Amino acid sequence: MFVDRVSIICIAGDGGNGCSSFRREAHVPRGGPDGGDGGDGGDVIIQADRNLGSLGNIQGHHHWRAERGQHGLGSLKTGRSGKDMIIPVPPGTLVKDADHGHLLKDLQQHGDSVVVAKGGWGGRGNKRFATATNRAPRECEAGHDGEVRNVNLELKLIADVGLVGKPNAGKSTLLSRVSRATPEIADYPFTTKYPNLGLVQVDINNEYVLADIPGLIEGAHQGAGLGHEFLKHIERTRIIVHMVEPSPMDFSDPLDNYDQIREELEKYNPILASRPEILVVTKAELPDAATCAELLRETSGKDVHLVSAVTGAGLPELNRMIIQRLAETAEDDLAPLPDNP
Ligand SMILES: Nc1nc2c(ncn2[C@@H]2O[C@H](COP(=O)(O)OP(=O)(O)OP(=O)(O)O)[C@@H](O)[C@H]2O)c(=O)[nH]1
Ligand SMILES: [Mg+2]
Repeated sequence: MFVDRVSIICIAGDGGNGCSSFRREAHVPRGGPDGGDGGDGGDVIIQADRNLGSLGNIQGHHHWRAERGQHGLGSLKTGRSGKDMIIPVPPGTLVKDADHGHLLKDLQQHGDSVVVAKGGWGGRGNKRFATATNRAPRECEAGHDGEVRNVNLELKLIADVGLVGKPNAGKSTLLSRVSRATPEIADYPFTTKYPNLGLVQVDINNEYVLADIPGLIEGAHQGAGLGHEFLKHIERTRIIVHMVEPSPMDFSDPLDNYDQIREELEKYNPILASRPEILVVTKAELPDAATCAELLRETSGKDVHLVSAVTGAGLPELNRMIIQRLAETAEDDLAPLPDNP
């Protein structure tokens, strides 16, 4: 199941107590203090793992505890440190402090990690309290408490290119055609319920990650349809491929549809709307497609590409254009988008 928002409680391990003990051995009269220190408690660490695609493995598991440190023992034995608890999440997960709302870390790359709750230190044993004037201290220290933190995890997928368009425009079909992803495809709107990612291998040197999100409708930025929840998943893409269907089933005007989606992007986040856009008319083998492309070219003033995911027409050209645009935007510093409420 695709899950992109989870709240958890992270409980680090407490430190072990220090020990108070004295050396007792035959022929060693008045052996000095030999109480060992307690072990440190384990940390709770959140780490990005590229083998995961969503936060589904975390949902339903609220408490994440690291092991506590063992107590110190006599004969100067230090307690064993507690094991860390490592929580794997997909790359693209934002780790936030739930109580204060601030970002702790944006885990972008495989292996990135953040300590969200620090384990408590072990207490000192009585040996540590010995001084020149107090050579037989009985004093020892209790272990320190581990941190406890409420954490919100929010996934924003990391893809190079995002597909947007009205429901039924053919986004998932395109994704399935150019990558090995297997999204659901059907001739009714809202087939796609959650985002899909696919790796597109254009040639030996060029590949990119393509994200397909559920279809957008008017009012999506306010939560209409399924789109709003998922617009955040294309926030981090460098290019948007906007797909327009030439003859929609609901007999709506393709040009209006294009404007509507542009408006939704703008209202959701103006920065998203300013991303480079490749405009595509889909289902190119249908009779209306060429006229639709021509009209769209005139009204938008942009280049319009005709593709068909069924016949494959226009797909190699589209891929080449995407690679070229990605190369052009590679140097642009992608400013992080401000958070949307
Ligand atoms: N004739 C023709 N039909 C296509 C083409 N691409 C997709 N379709 C059909 O269009 C319908 C919708 O395709 P999807 O890929 O599910 O559309 P979508 O944009 O992902 O739709 P949602 O997930 O509902 O937003 C399906 O019946 C596809 O078979 C094409 O190039 N030509
Ligand atoms: Mg779809």
